[in-house]
Amino acid sequence: MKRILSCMQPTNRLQLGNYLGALRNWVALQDEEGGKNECLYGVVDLHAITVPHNPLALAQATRETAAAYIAAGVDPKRSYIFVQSSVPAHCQLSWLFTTQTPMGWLNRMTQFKDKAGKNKEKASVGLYSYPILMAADILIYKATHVPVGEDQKQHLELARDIAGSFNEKFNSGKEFFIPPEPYIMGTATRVMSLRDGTQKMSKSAESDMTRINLTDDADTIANKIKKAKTDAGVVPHNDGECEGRPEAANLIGIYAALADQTKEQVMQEYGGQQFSGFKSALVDLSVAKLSPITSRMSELMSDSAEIDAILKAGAEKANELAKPTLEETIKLMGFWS
Ligand code: AQP
Repeated sequence: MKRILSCMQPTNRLQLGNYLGALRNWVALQDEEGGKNECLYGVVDLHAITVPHNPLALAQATRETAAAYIAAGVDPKRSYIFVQSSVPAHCQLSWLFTTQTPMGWLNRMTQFKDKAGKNKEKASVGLYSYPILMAADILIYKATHVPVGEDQKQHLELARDIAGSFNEKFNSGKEFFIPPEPYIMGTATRVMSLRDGTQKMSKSAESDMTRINLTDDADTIANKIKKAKTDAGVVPHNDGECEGRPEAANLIGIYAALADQTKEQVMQEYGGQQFSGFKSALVDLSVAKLSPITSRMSELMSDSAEIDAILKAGAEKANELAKPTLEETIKLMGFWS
C-alpha cells in the first residue's frame, strides 16, 4: 500500500496551476490501485508564514484551500485533509531534524535563493529552513510517495537524505524513516503566467491578471484570458512553431490539460487561426471546467462549520498517525522521558 502525502500553502487563493499541476492528480490518486492508496492532503499554514502574511486572512485562506481540495474532488471520507499547525509533531520533528542537518545541505537549495531574491538578509530563517519542515511533514507520517513538481524535487531529495542520515546515526543503519519516493504524475501540467510565459503561474504573484484563481467567475476568467499576452503570429501548428513563443505554448498547454487532449491535438484543431478565436474557445472551456469547482467552493465557504468539522477529523487522524513516529524518534535520539 502506498501512503501518499501532498500539501499546499494557504498563501492566497488557489490558482489554475495548483489545480492542473497538483490538485486534479490528487483526486486521481484516490482511485488508483483500486482505491487502496492512503492519501493525506495537508494545508501547510506553517510554511505559509515563512513569507510575510496577514494574520486576519490566514484562517480564512486555510479554510478556502481545504474547500478547494474538496470542490476539486478530494473525498474527505477516503483521504485525510488536515491543517499542518493542528498537528504539533510537524514542528517537534522539524526541530529535531534542524539540529542534525548540515548548513551545507540547506545552502544548496535553489528555491530559497529564488524566493529570497536580492533580499536574502531580510528573508526569514523559516524560509531558509523550510525544506527541513517539509522533510518533517513527510517523514512524520512515514509517507512512501510524494507527488512533486519540478521545483520541489530538490526538497524531496533533502528529505531522503535526512531520513537516510537519521537511520545511520540513530538506528544502526536500519530503516526507521522511509526515504520517500517522488511520484511523477504523467498528466501534471506546468502552467505559466498569463502575462509572461517564462514565469510560473503563482498564487502570490503581485498581479492578479497573471493567474486564474479557482474562485474567479466567468467574466473575470474571460477578461484575464482575453488580456493574456500573446504575440503577433497565429496559433502554432506544431512544437517547432512554439519555439521562442512561451505565451502561445502556455495557452495551448492550458487548453490541452483542461480538454484532456494532447497539445498536438489542440494545434491540429486551432493551428493557423487568430489568437482571438482560440482565446474565445479557451474561455468557454475554462468556464465549463472550472465553474463547478468554483460553485462548490462557494457553497462550502458559506458554511464554515462543515469545513471545520472535516479539518478536525483530519487532524485527529493525522495526530494519531504522527504520535508513534515522534515518540520513537525521541527514544532513538536518547532523550529522557
Ligand atoms: N504554475 C503551476 N503549474 C503547475 N503546478 C503548480 N503548482 C503551483 N503552481 C503551479 C503546484 O501546486 C502545488 C502548490 O504548492 P504550494 O502551495 O506549496 O506552493 P507553490 O508551489 O510555490 O505554488 P504557488 O501557487 O506558486 O504558491 P506561492 O505563490 O505561495 O509560492 C505544488 O504541488 C506545485 O508544484
